[in-house]
Amino acid sequence: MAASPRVRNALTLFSARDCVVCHRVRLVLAAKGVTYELVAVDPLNPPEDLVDLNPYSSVPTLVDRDLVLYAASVVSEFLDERYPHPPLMPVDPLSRAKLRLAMLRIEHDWVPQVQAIQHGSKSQAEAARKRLKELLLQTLPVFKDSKFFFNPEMSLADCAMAPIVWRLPVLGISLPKEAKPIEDYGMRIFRSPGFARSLTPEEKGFRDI
Ligand SMILES: N[C@@H](CCC(=O)N[C@@H](CS)C(=O)NCC(=O)O)C(=O)O
Repeated sequence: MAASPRVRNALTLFSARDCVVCHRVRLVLAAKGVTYELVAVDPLNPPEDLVDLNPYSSVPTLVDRDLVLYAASVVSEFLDERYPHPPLMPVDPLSRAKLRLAMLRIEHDWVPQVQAIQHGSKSQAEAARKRLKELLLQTLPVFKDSKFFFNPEMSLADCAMAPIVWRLPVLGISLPKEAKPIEDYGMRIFRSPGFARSLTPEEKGFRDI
């Protein structure tokens, strides 16, 4: 790893100010109560040290002394192992596999819709808004079924899902009354002690709770 003037602390996270994927990792860190230095990055204009550290120059990027990690899934699982309390993955292999699959679906199907609404053309945003609403409504039985996403306890899958639900008002998605279990799910996480700490000043303004 090249020495970087921006990486002063043992644990440093390069993160955008409003990014649903970076928020996922910040929520893991907040749920664990881990202290770290946040380096705010404009993903369209990544700083030189991030370009040196990460071949994709993407955020989130985590630096833990000599270790540099990127891709939110890799970073999240590392943090859960490095800081085991509270655990954010169940212990049995079947539940772990189910949650990993749920996170994969969030990454592949849900996050691109959020990013298209935020950064796409008007027609891309419109199509993505429709698709994201469909995904939410199709998944309603899952939100009804357990306290957290596919799991009785808060897990890494919630760290991936809650940042999406947090953004629904600013993404221009309003849900019908029957989707109340999704809002209830969100509130359980938004009111958890770590959630407020996971937000950047920009993201704090997305809701008034
Ligand atoms: N697969 C990446 C995607 C993260 C992502 O989409 N990051 C955006 C910012 S929200 C980014 O860094 N874009 C610039 C790039 O990828 O070069 C991950 O899981 O970390």
